[in-house]
Amino acid sequence: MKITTISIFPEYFSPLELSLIGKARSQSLIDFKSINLRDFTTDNHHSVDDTPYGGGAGMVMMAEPWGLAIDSILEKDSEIDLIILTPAGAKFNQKKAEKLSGAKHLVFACGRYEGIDTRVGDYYRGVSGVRVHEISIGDYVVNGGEVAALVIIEAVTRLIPGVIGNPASLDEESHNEVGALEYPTFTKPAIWREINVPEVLLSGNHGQIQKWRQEEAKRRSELGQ
Ligand code: 6GU
Repeated sequence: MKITTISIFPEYFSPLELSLIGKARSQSLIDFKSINLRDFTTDNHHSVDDTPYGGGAGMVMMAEPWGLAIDSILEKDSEIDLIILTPAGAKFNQKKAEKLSGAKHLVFACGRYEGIDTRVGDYYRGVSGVRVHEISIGDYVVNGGEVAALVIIEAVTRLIPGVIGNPASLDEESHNEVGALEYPTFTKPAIWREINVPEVLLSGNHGQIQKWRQEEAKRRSELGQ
Protein backbone atom coordinates (compact mmCIF):
# COMPACT_ATOMS: atom_id res chain seq x y z
CA MET A 1 0.00 0.00 0.00
CA LYS A 2 1.13 3.53 -0.80
CA ILE A 3 0.47 6.21 1.80
CA THR A 4 1.07 9.92 1.17
CA THR A 5 0.45 12.65 3.71
CA ILE A 6 0.15 16.31 2.75
CA SER A 7 0.77 18.75 5.59
CA ILE A 8 2.54 21.96 6.59
CA PHE A 9 4.32 19.84 9.23
CA PRO A 10 5.80 16.90 7.30
CA GLU A 11 8.05 16.02 10.29
CA TYR A 12 4.93 15.24 12.30
CA PHE A 13 4.97 11.78 10.71
CA SER A 14 8.39 10.69 11.99
CA PRO A 15 6.78 8.21 14.46
CA LEU A 16 6.00 6.10 11.40
CA GLU A 17 9.69 5.15 11.36
CA LEU A 18 9.15 3.24 14.60
CA SER A 19 7.72 -0.10 15.58
CA LEU A 20 5.59 -2.30 13.37
CA ILE A 21 4.95 0.34 10.76
CA GLY A 22 8.65 1.10 10.43
CA LYS A 23 9.29 -2.61 9.94
CA ALA A 24 6.50 -2.87 7.36
CA ARG A 25 8.10 0.03 5.51
CA SER A 26 11.50 -1.62 5.50
CA GLN A 27 9.87 -4.79 4.14
CA SER A 28 8.18 -2.72 1.40
CA LEU A 29 4.66 -3.63 2.58
CA ILE A 30 4.08 0.11 2.97
CA ASP A 31 5.50 2.85 0.78
CA PHE A 32 5.16 6.05 2.83
CA LYS A 33 5.81 9.61 1.72
CA SER A 34 5.19 12.85 3.60
CA ILE A 35 4.92 15.94 1.41
CA ASN A 36 5.08 19.60 2.41
CA LEU A 37 2.08 21.70 1.36
CA ARG A 38 4.30 24.80 1.26
CA ASP A 39 6.19 23.30 -1.69
CA PHE A 40 3.00 23.91 -3.71
CA THR A 41 2.48 27.58 -2.85
CA THR A 42 2.76 30.19 -5.57
CA ASP A 43 3.64 33.39 -3.66
CA ASN A 44 6.92 34.60 -2.12
CA HIS A 45 5.60 34.13 1.41
CA HIS A 46 4.57 30.51 0.81
CA SER A 47 1.08 31.34 2.12
CA VAL A 48 -1.34 28.50 2.71
CA ASP A 49 -4.23 30.32 4.41
CA ASP A 50 -6.46 33.36 4.11
CA THR A 51 -9.44 34.95 5.90
CA PRO A 52 -12.82 33.24 5.59
CA TYR A 53 -15.45 34.55 3.17
CA GLY A 54 -18.44 35.69 5.22
CA GLY A 55 -16.20 36.67 8.11
CA GLY A 56 -15.56 34.90 11.40
CA ALA A 57 -12.61 33.88 13.49
CA GLY A 58 -9.48 32.16 12.25
CA MET A 59 -8.06 31.37 8.85
CA VAL A 60 -9.02 28.91 6.14
CA MET A 61 -6.55 26.93 4.05
CA MET A 62 -6.63 28.07 0.42
CA ALA A 63 -7.69 25.58 -2.22
CA GLU A 64 -4.90 26.07 -4.76
CA PRO A 65 -1.88 24.72 -2.82
CA TRP A 66 -3.98 21.61 -2.03
CA GLY A 67 -5.03 21.34 -5.68
CA LEU A 68 -1.43 21.50 -6.89
CA ALA A 69 -0.20 19.03 -4.25
CA ILE A 70 -2.96 16.50 -5.00
CA ASP A 71 -2.52 16.93 -8.78
CA SER A 72 1.21 16.16 -8.36
CA ILE A 73 0.24 12.82 -6.78
CA LEU A 74 -2.35 12.09 -9.49
CA GLU A 75 0.30 12.66 -12.18
CA LYS A 76 2.07 9.51 -10.98
CA ASP A 77 -0.89 7.53 -9.71
CA SER A 78 -4.37 8.03 -11.18
CA GLU A 79 -6.21 5.94 -8.59
CA ILE A 80 -6.26 7.22 -5.01
CA ASP A 81 -8.41 7.36 -1.92
CA LEU A 82 -8.24 10.97 -0.74
CA ILE A 83 -8.87 11.33 2.97
CA ILE A 84 -9.67 14.84 4.13
CA LEU A 85 -9.32 15.11 7.90
CA THR A 86 -12.00 17.32 9.41
CA PRO A 87 -13.96 17.35 12.68
CA ALA A 88 -17.05 17.70 10.45
CA GLY A 89 -16.37 14.38 8.68
CA ALA A 90 -17.88 10.93 9.13
CA LYS A 91 -16.64 9.32 12.33
CA PHE A 92 -13.79 6.84 11.89
CA ASN A 93 -14.34 3.28 13.09
CA GLN A 94 -13.04 -0.27 12.63
CA LYS A 95 -15.32 -0.95 9.66
CA LYS A 96 -13.91 2.08 7.85
CA ALA A 97 -10.38 0.90 8.72
CA GLU A 98 -11.14 -2.49 7.17
CA LYS A 99 -12.48 -0.90 3.99
CA LEU A 100 -9.47 1.40 3.64
CA SER A 101 -7.02 -1.47 4.26
CA GLY A 102 -7.83 -2.75 0.76
CA ALA A 103 -6.90 0.54 -0.94
CA LYS A 104 -3.88 0.92 -3.22
CA HIS A 105 -2.94 4.47 -2.34
CA LEU A 106 -4.23 6.50 0.62
CA VAL A 107 -3.63 10.25 0.45
CA PHE A 108 -4.17 12.20 3.68
CA ALA A 109 -4.94 15.91 3.44
CA CYS A 110 -4.09 17.26 6.90
CA GLY A 111 -5.60 20.70 7.41
CA ARG A 112 -4.78 23.20 10.16
CA TYR A 113 -6.50 26.40 11.26
CA GLU A 114 -10.26 26.38 10.57
CA GLY A 115 -9.90 23.74 7.87
CA ILE A 116 -9.50 23.49 4.11
CA ASP A 117 -11.61 25.40 1.54
CA THR A 118 -14.62 23.12 0.97
CA ARG A 119 -14.17 23.24 -2.81
CA VAL A 120 -11.12 20.94 -2.59
CA GLY A 121 -13.28 17.96 -1.59
CA ASP A 122 -16.03 18.98 -4.03
CA TYR A 123 -13.56 19.23 -6.92
CA TYR A 124 -11.87 15.86 -6.35
CA ARG A 125 -15.20 14.09 -5.89
CA GLY A 126 -15.70 14.91 -9.57
CA VAL A 127 -12.32 13.54 -10.70
CA SER A 128 -12.44 9.95 -11.93
CA GLY A 129 -10.13 7.58 -10.08
CA VAL A 130 -10.39 9.63 -6.88
CA ARG A 131 -12.55 8.49 -3.98
CA VAL A 132 -12.96 11.28 -1.42
CA HIS A 133 -13.53 10.49 2.27
CA GLU A 134 -14.08 13.25 4.82
CA ILE A 135 -13.19 11.71 8.17
CA SER A 136 -13.20 12.78 11.83
CA ILE A 137 -11.57 10.72 14.59
CA GLY A 138 -14.11 11.62 17.28
CA ASP A 139 -16.22 14.21 19.03
CA TYR A 140 -13.49 16.58 20.16
CA VAL A 141 -11.29 19.13 18.43
CA VAL A 142 -7.54 18.78 17.87
CA ASN A 143 -5.33 21.43 16.30
CA GLY A 144 -4.78 19.75 12.99
CA GLY A 145 -5.37 16.69 10.87
CA GLU A 146 -1.88 15.25 11.37
CA VAL A 147 -2.63 13.41 14.61
CA ALA A 148 -5.90 12.14 13.09
CA ALA A 149 -3.97 10.83 10.06
CA LEU A 150 -1.57 8.98 12.39
CA VAL A 151 -4.51 7.30 14.14
CA ILE A 152 -6.03 6.18 10.85
CA ILE A 153 -2.68 5.05 9.41
CA GLU A 154 -2.04 2.87 12.46
CA ALA A 155 -5.56 1.37 12.45
CA VAL A 156 -5.42 0.64 8.70
CA THR A 157 -1.86 -0.60 8.25
CA ARG A 158 -2.08 -3.20 11.03
CA LEU A 159 -4.81 -4.88 8.96
CA ILE A 160 -2.50 -5.34 5.95
CA PRO A 161 -1.31 -8.97 5.69
CA GLY A 162 2.25 -9.28 7.00
CA VAL A 163 2.28 -6.08 9.06
CA ILE A 164 1.24 -7.75 12.32
CA GLY A 165 3.52 -10.48 13.67
CA ASN A 166 0.65 -12.58 14.98
CA PRO A 167 -2.32 -12.55 12.56
CA ALA A 168 -4.30 -14.71 15.02
CA SER A 169 -4.77 -11.60 17.15
CA LEU A 170 -6.50 -9.91 14.18
CA ASP A 171 -8.72 -12.97 13.76
CA GLU A 172 -9.80 -12.75 17.36
CA GLU A 173 -10.65 -9.06 16.95
CA SER A 174 -12.78 -9.65 13.87
CA HIS A 175 -14.75 -12.39 15.64
CA ASN A 176 -15.75 -9.81 18.19
CA GLU A 177 -18.87 -7.94 17.23
CA VAL A 178 -18.16 -4.35 16.18
CA GLY A 179 -18.02 -2.10 19.20
CA ALA A 180 -17.62 -4.89 21.74
CA LEU A 181 -14.66 -4.21 23.96
CA GLU A 182 -12.27 -7.01 24.65
CA TYR A 183 -12.00 -9.19 27.72
CA PRO A 184 -9.71 -8.40 30.69
CA THR A 185 -6.16 -9.72 30.38
CA PHE A 186 -3.63 -11.07 32.89
CA THR A 187 -0.14 -12.53 32.88
CA LYS A 188 2.23 -13.88 35.53
CA PRO A 189 2.43 -13.68 38.49
CA ALA A 190 -0.95 -15.19 39.52
CA ILE A 191 -1.09 -12.87 42.55
CA TRP A 192 0.08 -9.27 42.29
CA ARG A 193 -0.24 -6.93 45.31
CA GLU A 194 -2.81 -9.32 46.78
CA ILE A 195 -4.95 -9.28 43.63
CA ASN A 196 -5.66 -12.75 42.21
CA VAL A 197 -6.03 -13.68 38.56
CA PRO A 198 -9.59 -15.05 38.09
CA GLU A 199 -9.59 -18.76 38.97
CA VAL A 200 -11.17 -19.85 35.68
CA LEU A 201 -8.12 -18.65 33.73
CA LEU A 202 -5.90 -21.03 35.72
CA SER A 203 -8.29 -23.97 35.20
CA GLY A 204 -7.11 -25.09 31.78
CA ASN A 205 -10.78 -25.54 30.78
CA HIS A 206 -10.83 -23.80 27.38
CA GLY A 207 -14.61 -23.97 27.00
CA GLN A 208 -15.15 -22.24 30.33
CA ILE A 209 -12.39 -19.74 29.65
CA GLN A 210 -13.98 -18.75 26.33
CA LYS A 211 -17.40 -18.41 27.95
CA TRP A 212 -15.98 -16.26 30.77
CA ARG A 213 -14.14 -14.01 28.32
CA GLN A 214 -17.27 -13.50 26.21
CA GLU A 215 -19.32 -12.60 29.28
CA GLU A 216 -16.66 -10.19 30.55
CA ALA A 217 -16.31 -8.51 27.14
CA LYS A 218 -20.08 -8.09 26.99
CA ARG A 219 -20.24 -6.72 30.54
CA ARG A 220 -17.43 -4.25 29.81
CA SER A 221 -18.98 -2.97 26.60
CA GLU A 222 -22.35 -2.52 28.37
CA LEU A 223 -20.62 -0.51 31.08
CA GLY A 224 -18.72 1.38 28.39
CA GLN A 225 -15.44 0.96 30.25
CL1 6GU B 1 -9.84 14.96 11.57
N1 6GU B 1 -9.32 17.25 12.77
C1 6GU B 1 -9.42 18.10 13.79
N2 6GU B 1 -8.81 19.28 13.72
N3 6GU B 1 -10.08 17.83 14.90
C2 6GU B 1 -10.67 16.64 14.97
C3 6GU B 1 -10.61 15.70 13.94
C4 6GU B 1 -9.92 16.05 12.83
N4 6GU B 1 -11.31 14.62 14.31
C5 6GU B 1 -11.76 14.88 15.53
N5 6GU B 1 -11.39 16.10 15.93
